[in-house]
Amino acid sequence: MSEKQQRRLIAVSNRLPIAVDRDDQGQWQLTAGAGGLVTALAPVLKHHQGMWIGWPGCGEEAPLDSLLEGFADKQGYSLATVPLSQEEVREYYEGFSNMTLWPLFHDLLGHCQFNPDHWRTYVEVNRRFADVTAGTVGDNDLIWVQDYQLTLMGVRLRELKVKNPLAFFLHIPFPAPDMFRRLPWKNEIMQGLLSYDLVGFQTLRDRRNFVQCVREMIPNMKADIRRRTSTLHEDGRSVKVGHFPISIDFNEFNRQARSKEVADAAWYLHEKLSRRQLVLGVDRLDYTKGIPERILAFERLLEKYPELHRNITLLQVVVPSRTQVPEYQKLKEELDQLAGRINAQYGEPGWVPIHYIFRSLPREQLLAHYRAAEIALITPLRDGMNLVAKEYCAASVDGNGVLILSEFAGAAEQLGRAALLVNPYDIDGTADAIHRAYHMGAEERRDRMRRLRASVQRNNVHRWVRHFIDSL
Ligand code: GDG
Repeated sequence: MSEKQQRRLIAVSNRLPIAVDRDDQGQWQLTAGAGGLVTALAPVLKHHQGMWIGWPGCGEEAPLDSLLEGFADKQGYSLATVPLSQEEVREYYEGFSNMTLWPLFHDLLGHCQFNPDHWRTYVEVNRRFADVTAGTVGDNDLIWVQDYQLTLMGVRLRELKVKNPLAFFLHIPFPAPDMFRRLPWKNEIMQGLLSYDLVGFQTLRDRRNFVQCVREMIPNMKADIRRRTSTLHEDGRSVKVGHFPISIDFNEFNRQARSKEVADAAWYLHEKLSRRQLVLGVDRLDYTKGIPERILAFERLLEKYPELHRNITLLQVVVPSRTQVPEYQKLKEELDQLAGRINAQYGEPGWVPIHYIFRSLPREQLLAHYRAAEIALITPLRDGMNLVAKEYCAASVDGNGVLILSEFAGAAEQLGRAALLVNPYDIDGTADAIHRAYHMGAEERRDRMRRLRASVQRNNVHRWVRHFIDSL
């Protein structure tokens, strides 16, 4: 076993992989999270007797110490918490992270707010995360920081003379220099990222954008560009930069999608929709996901191709997210209004063109939706990766689904050849892609889906973790 494999892994992310809330009787309860990152990191943390550090997502009134008792014995890794006040959550998380970095890094400058108070709190909270981490880290540990909320942690860890290997992974896109330059705190964020030993991006494009920003902002820094990773050098310090497309646990999705429960639920879903072709959209409520543009493309399809009336249905699942932020409340209203307008115009007795669900589906239902849908319509305006696209392929066990994918999703770099790629701003082009998918013959569908599934199976999440850690 190599030295790296023996190191303990410390994962740091804004949120811990747990939910703390009260049950029906008002008793506090803790449930383990089940998101993509947990699936990816939990086995590695277990294997390395690791630790996960983050904000528990609850107020200080929750009896965290007692709730966390026994967590390590059950899950195989331990947790350390970084408490945050409500004001810190508002300014660091909802403010600077979600109203500044999130839209800027997704190329949506019009959504950005540049608020110095939010910035100051972001700096402070990043320091706090670093202080907690420095207090728990052992000599031989490897520290892996996740995502845009924590870009600055590395600087503070270096100040505290933490000598451990420091790695960072960005789950969202990295913008081109012209966009990054708009950020009033671009130098600090850049220095933050350069304080890590390894910085990982989702795609080659993101990695190139980052290297270009470095070249423009720090001309003295030399870049040694290689296929898998590049190395940046200046004054004796060096930083590795690579792209590591995140993925899913293919085998798990594939297995669950074949279960009797999911098969029955998928069959039932189709029966209820009178065996029409089902077009599926699944997204968190977010303006980056291109949901209004997608609904407009579906409207255009109905306008352009009347023969599809009664024969096709869009099922759009929107999972509530960041509902404290006014932008997200506005988007929700826009979606309600759009779906209502189109259904009123085109609906007929026995056919509702758009089924729009605003809640999270239980996992079995989600898989049944993936399995039942003949077409997945995944059209973000910009997306780091988009795991829904990969999950759809893994759950399409009947092999006849068509993936329509935005060229601006990170997933397009790997899946672009077998999916139908669209520009989500091109309403007509997207409508035509749905039309093409609707009429696609069985053989072409099967061939494309076979290639998609093979790609996701090979490039699965376990490989993602391995590649990343091996690059350090
Ligand atoms: C960020 C980046 C990057 C969705 N609806 C339901 C449900 N989901 C789950 C999906 C999927 C996850 O949520 C969404 O993941 P995405 O990757 O699509 O998007 P973000 O949340 O924006 O994630 C993104 C990702 O980080 C990882 O690096 O790919 O680009 O923005 O796993 O399954 N789960 C359940 N019910 C639902 O209704 N149970």
